[in-house]
Amino acid sequence: MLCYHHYAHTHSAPQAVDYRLARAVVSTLLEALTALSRSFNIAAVVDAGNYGAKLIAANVEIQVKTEVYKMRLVVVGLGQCGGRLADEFARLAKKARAKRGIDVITSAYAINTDQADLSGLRTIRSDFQHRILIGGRKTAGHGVGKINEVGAAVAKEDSYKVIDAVRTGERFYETASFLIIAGAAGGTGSGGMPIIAKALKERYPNKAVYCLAILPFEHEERTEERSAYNVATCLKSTYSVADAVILCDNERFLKRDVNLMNNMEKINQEIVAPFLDLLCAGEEVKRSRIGAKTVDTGDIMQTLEGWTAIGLGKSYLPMWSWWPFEGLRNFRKKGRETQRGLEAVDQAINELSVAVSPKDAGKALYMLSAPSKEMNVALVRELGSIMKEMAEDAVIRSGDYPRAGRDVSVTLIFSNLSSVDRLKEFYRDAAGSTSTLKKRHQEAQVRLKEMDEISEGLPSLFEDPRQ
Ligand SMILES: Nc1nc2c(ncn2[C@@H]2O[C@H](COP(=O)(O)OP(=O)(O)OP(=O)(O)O)[C@@H](O)[C@H]2O)c(=O)[nH]1
Ligand SMILES: [Mg+2]
Repeated sequence: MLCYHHYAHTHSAPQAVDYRLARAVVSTLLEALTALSRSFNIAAVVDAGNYGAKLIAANVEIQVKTEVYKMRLVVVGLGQCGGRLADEFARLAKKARAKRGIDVITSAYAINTDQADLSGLRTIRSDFQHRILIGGRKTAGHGVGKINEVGAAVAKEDSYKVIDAVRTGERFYETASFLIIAGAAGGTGSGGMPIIAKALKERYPNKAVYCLAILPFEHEERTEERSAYNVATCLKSTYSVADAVILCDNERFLKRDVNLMNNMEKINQEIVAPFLDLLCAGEEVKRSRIGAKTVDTGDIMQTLEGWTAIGLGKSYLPMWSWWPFEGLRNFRKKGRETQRGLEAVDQAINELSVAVSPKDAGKALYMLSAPSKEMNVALVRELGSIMKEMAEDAVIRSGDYPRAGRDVSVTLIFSNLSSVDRLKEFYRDAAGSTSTLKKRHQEAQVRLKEMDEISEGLPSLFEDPRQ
């Protein structure tokens, strides 16, 4: 079997010349080695990303490092939900900078038709270039009332405002990808997400566009008729333009903890949390925090494709393990470390952002993050075999991230999913409601016409009776 993966990521101006040269060297080398592996009929995985290139053939791993390229995201939140989550990303980025000295995002923007929602944000810069009001006279700063067609129309008209703000944003040249966030059941965000994704993709074809779509609570589906229709139309269109659509189901957070119902802020923190270690690992500069097998930007970007679920599991280290007199490491301790890692992986699977079957994944990634003394080869190996068992058809990438902290965490990504049940439900419901909505619209028009006919003989108050 020959498995060939080639990802060529071009990058913007300052480093471009070096990179192009390095890439030319790497690709010639890869071509030669691939041809060699092909002629010997051995498995070859060629992986050429931002970071350089790897070729693994018959247990021989040749790694050519060119230049470290960064994930660095521009985060764009649309509508109320998207804006608040972009704000949470901005908060997390601030924390990563303060605590770990790492920049994970270049800038964050909130786009909305609702002035009040924009004013309520905390961390995103408060100037009009970062909190962008769209819709103007059409919506008068009051949202689009969950009609996502209006959201789409307004975004189309004003997409230039978003592009302009992003293009002139701080350190834009360092950005490798966009993350667009929106509630799929709303109006502004739901309609705007595919439009802005398309506009960015057309303008910057070499940068990846990822969309984080938030699925509604079940009670919203029952009470708000447009919910399923908005989700389905938003996701169908977004999927056709974005590099990956990460699904995140609000309902899953209630199932974990009912008290979260009235605590959107807490839910938003949980939605964003799995991205932290992932984004930091590829950006880490401290030598002590670079893992034996780092998850780099290339790994993440190659994993993210199509429908995607993400999960984070944590197992906290007991306080006593911090005692200086803890004693020598022994095999029982190794057993406990492995146990903690397995607990974390179990939690990550249970708490995936949307319910999926890992068997449907075409690509997967797992990353173990923990203080370095908590990591061991047995654990990494064990995690690898669990992943292989769960996602047997997936190309699996993995890595470790030794960092400070009091927990052993596992971040999981299942991507390129061939089936997502929750999505199918939305598509089915929406297909049903599309005809109902059409019928209702037609019925309403017939009734209005009837009333028009009855009132035909009456004078109009717009006419001047003196004439
Ligand atoms: N997780 C999360 N979901 C949210 C948040 N705010 C709203 N939602 C969800 O998003 C959906 C509604 O989308 P909104 O973002 O409120 O709508 P909008 O894009 O502002 O559109 P309009 O208000 O119609 O102009 C619902 O499913 C809500 O449950 C939030 O802060 N966090
Ligand atoms: Mg709104």
